[in-house]
Amino acid sequence: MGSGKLEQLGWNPKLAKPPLIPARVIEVQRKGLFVTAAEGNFFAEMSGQLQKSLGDGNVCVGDWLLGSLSEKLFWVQEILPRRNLLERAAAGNTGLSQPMVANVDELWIVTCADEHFSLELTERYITMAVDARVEPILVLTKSDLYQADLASIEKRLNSIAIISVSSVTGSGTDSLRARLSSGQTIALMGSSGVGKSTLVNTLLSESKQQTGTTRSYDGKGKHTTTSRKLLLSPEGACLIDTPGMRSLASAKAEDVNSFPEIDALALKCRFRNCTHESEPSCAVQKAVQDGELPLARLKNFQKLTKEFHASSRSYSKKPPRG
Ligand SMILES: Nc1nc2c(ncn2[C@@H]2O[C@H](COP(=O)(O)OP(=O)(O)OP(=O)(O)O)[C@@H](O)[C@H]2O)c(=O)[nH]1
Ligand SMILES: [Mg+2]
Ligand SMILES: [Zn+2]
Repeated sequence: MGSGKLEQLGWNPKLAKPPLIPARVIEVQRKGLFVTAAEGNFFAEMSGQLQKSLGDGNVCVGDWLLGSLSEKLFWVQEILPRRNLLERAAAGNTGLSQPMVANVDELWIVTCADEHFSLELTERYITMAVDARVEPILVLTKSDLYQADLASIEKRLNSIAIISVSSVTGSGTDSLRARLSSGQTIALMGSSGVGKSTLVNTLLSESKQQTGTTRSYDGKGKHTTTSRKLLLSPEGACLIDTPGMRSLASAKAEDVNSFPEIDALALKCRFRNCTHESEPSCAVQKAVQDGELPLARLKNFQKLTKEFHASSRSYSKKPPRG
């Protein structure tokens, strides 16, 4: 019993406030929260007052709570501050953001190298992770079906680990397993149908998560996984399976900060506010012409920059409500 389980869940003992019991949110459903404590799994409830003070949707998978047990219920008294948070812009270009998962060590960006593969979308995920100080890893699934052009992907995403796997042949899964250690929290995100839940089941050596039956994921198909869920691997790592996402709008200023090589070049542009589009003596454009910076990377930087300015404008028009 006891602290071993909490350690696996990534508990930081410095946050303890006995006699309150720590528990981690493993699933958020419409009807309520599910948590894991050293004492087991519980349905959690909180007072209307606490709920109100949090606002809507403010507890997410991975959050740490303090509370007390009565019967089979975990009664929430406190939500602990987050180490980090992966969030995305809420639908409808409101400029607001939606919390997804909290207290994460790694984000596995799961994708497969078929015709839907998008470096732009991958870069957005990387940006989201870097913003939250979470290490991004690119996981290319279904290597038994699709051969990724690794050289060109690596060239563009030169700062992150890239791992090719197949849940069918098992190839590459050892490299992922090697990343699982007790107390680590890993979130898997990516489009529907790329094989996130299949990978989770493979790593758990158990079919805990339901998986899809088709391989189509053009955004119109059915999403198999419908809620975010934290599961414990045999190594004691926490894996968070998530539903496929159609879009990943970026919401924050830091989103444009994950292009360090462009920032470095921009210092040499003639104009301080150079947009690197058509200004004279632009060091960034020159790097593109000299083949030192991929044009696609600059285009993505410019797109994110414009989106950021657009979303911050709409934010100032429409302040968050409730
Ligand atoms: N050939 C092959 N098929 C795979 C592999 N991994 C997953 N699949 C298949 O891909 C389909 C979708 O897998 P899921 O694991 O449900 O995909 P998901 O990313 O969890 O999808 P959502 O829950 O909708 O977001 C299923 O039919 C899997 O059997 C793989 O490595 N190779
Ligand atoms: Mg799934
Ligand atoms: Zn410039």
